[in-house]
Amino acid sequence: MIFVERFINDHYQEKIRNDYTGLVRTIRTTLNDTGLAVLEDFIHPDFLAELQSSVDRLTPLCYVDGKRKSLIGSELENTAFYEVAFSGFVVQLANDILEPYNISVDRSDIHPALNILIGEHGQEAVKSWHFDATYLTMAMPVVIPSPNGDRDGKFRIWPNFRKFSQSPWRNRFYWRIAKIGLIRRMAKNLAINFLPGNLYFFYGFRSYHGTEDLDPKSLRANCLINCGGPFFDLQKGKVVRYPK
Ligand SMILES: O=C(O)CCC(=O)C(=O)O
Ligand SMILES: [Fe+2]
Repeated sequence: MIFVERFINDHYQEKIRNDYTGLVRTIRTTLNDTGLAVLEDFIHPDFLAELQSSVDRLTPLCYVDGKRKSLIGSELENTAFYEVAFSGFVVQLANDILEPYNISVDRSDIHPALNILIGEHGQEAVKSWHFDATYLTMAMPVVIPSPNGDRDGKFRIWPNFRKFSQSPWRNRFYWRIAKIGLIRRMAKNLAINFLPGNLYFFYGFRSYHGTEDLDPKSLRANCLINCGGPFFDLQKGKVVRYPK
């Protein structure tokens, strides 16, 4: 497997050339065991600098009429975020990770979203716990407050709490028990400080998660690469039987 994506750091270029299958297997095993996998230092430093330098320009676009919004899909066109999300590598990797689940995704199933949080209007995203609609979510943090133990915008996840399913009633059931705080109180969870340069993976649909307290003075920019999902497949007429 050869990928010449310029956003991939040198030592991963080599790893991918020599043992791509091993890399996929490690990500998948970690996802299944701990619910959160990470490729450390995956993004090339020059490319990371490019991502970071675009944040200043993009921040005002996230705050219009006194409300925050994510920049999604085509709003990211002609940015380095878009380049990563729709790269051959990301689409292939998502497919290879998800292969044992009978799942396949193509470019039309990829939905990038850039969240830039700052100030009081950014607070609405804090502790807004949820399941994603996705099979796989990749998180590519770009600007993250330095860890100080408190209000530093940690990512918290209650991983792999449910299975993939296309059943609407089962979906409503999980959202309902989430809403009354049952998952937060009962399930095991972990909180981490994202580190720019790293690429994180979790099963979005299966994992309850969100952003912890964040100082309104801090800037936090994280790009999510959303890949497919049970109800997106259903909408397309794809009925999937998920093993295990
Ligand atoms: O950046 C984070 O902490 C998570 C954001 C997230 O889960 C989302 O936007 O769906
Ligand atoms: Fe999410």
